[in-house]
Amino acid sequence: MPNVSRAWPTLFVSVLCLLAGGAAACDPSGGRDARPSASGAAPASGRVDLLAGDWRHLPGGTVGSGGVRIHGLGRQIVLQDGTGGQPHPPVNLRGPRLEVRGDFQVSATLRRPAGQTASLYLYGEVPIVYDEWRQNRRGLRVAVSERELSLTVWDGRSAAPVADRTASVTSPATVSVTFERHGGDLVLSAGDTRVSVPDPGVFDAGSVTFGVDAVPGAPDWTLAALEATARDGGGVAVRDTRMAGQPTQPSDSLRGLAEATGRRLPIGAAMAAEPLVSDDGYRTLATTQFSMLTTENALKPQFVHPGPDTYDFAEGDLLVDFAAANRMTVHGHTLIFGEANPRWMQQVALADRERVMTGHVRTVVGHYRGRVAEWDVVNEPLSPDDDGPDGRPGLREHLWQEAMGESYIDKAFTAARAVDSEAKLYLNEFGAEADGPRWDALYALVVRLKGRGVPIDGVGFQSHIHEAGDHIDPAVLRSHIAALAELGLSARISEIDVYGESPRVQATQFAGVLGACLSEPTCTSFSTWGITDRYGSTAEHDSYPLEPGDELPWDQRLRPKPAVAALRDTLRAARR
Ligand code: 9MR
Repeated sequence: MPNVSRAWPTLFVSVLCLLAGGAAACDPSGGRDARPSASGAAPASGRVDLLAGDWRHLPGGTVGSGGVRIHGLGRQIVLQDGTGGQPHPPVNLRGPRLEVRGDFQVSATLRRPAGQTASLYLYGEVPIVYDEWRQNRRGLRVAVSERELSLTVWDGRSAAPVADRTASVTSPATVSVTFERHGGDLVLSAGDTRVSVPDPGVFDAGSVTFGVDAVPGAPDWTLAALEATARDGGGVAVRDTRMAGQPTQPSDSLRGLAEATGRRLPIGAAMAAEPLVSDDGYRTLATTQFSMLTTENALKPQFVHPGPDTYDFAEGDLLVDFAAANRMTVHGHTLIFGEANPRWMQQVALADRERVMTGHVRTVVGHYRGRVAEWDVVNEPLSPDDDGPDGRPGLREHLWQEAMGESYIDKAFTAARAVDSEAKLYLNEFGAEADGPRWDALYALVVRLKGRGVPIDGVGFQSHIHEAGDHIDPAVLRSHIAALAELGLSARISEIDVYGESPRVQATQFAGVLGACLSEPTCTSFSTWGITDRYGSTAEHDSYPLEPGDELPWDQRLRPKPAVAALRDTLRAARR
């Protein structure tokens, strides 16, 4: 149980803080945000009050005097074309994390109106979430409905649960349930009813993160109490979400070296909320190595705008707050895209699409005004094929293009600029680093946009190099950046990742593209699409555990590959 040793200092510190003058004494916010620190109370009895932690950022949750009211959001993750749909129940990523050693119990009081099923999730490992999938790892669900109590357990080796036990009950409106890890079993009880399964090691990593769910459309239920107690020599402690990393960066980190270049070039990576809060190694790499954060998937429409009148900024806010706590600039990805749109959006009538699109842009940009420095306003506007009348790619066909033709791009940029006049607005595209029809089509498009006075500031070169034989020639890339500069546009390297079959080729490609950016004064930042193969977007997610890709600078054990040394050398060479 590797995490357990950390539990006791946390607890100890909490006791000291309370003795020294209450929760605010050890709260870096000086008590403005006292709830999280308060959650370390009552250690002597080995009991912790989990509701005293932060539940304000739980999607669908409302904190009130009677507990946390849970509203069913019916969140789903859909495939790119809007079909399919995997349930995506909210996880309290910013909430209290229970650290456990040995046997323990968690007791919950649920107020459940008729017709509702109250579900409480205890995750031994936080799910990994990407655009089209969510991999549930070790965890369990406790559910209470009108007539049933159920315990469903996942062991992290498959998408399907290893156990699903139900028992008949007649639940009163307020019901107390107790979950225990005890003597090698997982046991759930409510009154005299009890279900039990052998423990496949759900909490062996030493922590519990909480999640909830509710049936959408049914009346809200309330989590009125949630406590954890140590049992039979075991132990429990609460650890609050860590948002801030080290205040200073090692001078030989990518970030430290980049700050020493004449350019002070921002070095970024696409980042996800789940590993930032649950994986200490990932968080440390994020804060020590990078000065810019791209919101990997959290601000794509299907996550941020799950219903026509529903926005969910919880995970985006976590990323933006994390960036602020660690002095990182935020690059928002992405407002308008042909993929990752929720099903309802894909079904909007043609005549309504402009209103929906501009409303989405205005709301999301408005929410982050002053906190997100730059946006991918339109992502991948070009068709993947050379299917235009001139043998170049035409516009990619999707719901916005279908309704408005090319003018959807103008309208999206105009809406973003109207709401935030300071943010830098980018158009982001893949495959335009080399000469050829894709670059020609992209260049022609931005010339037309500039000609129409569209408020575009720059172009992102994604720089994905995914197959042996793919290659970015730094000199050609520089010439494209320079050609855009002639039009008055900035450029950025927005999403680089490089196939890793040959670590030497991988290192050369990463370094060559960084060198091109450093050499062109209008290249504003260099960002990778992820940090480590442990969570890369190219991972094979149907296998349990994830079968990692090999495209990122740090391997799945968080060891730097030769690419990191090559990036460092390139930055050193550019020092003032
Ligand atoms: O990393 C993302 C992956 O999980 C999704 O399956 C995919 C489709 O929506 O999007 C990936 O991110 C892409 C980004 O949004 C735009 N450029 C290409 C990225 C990597 O494929």
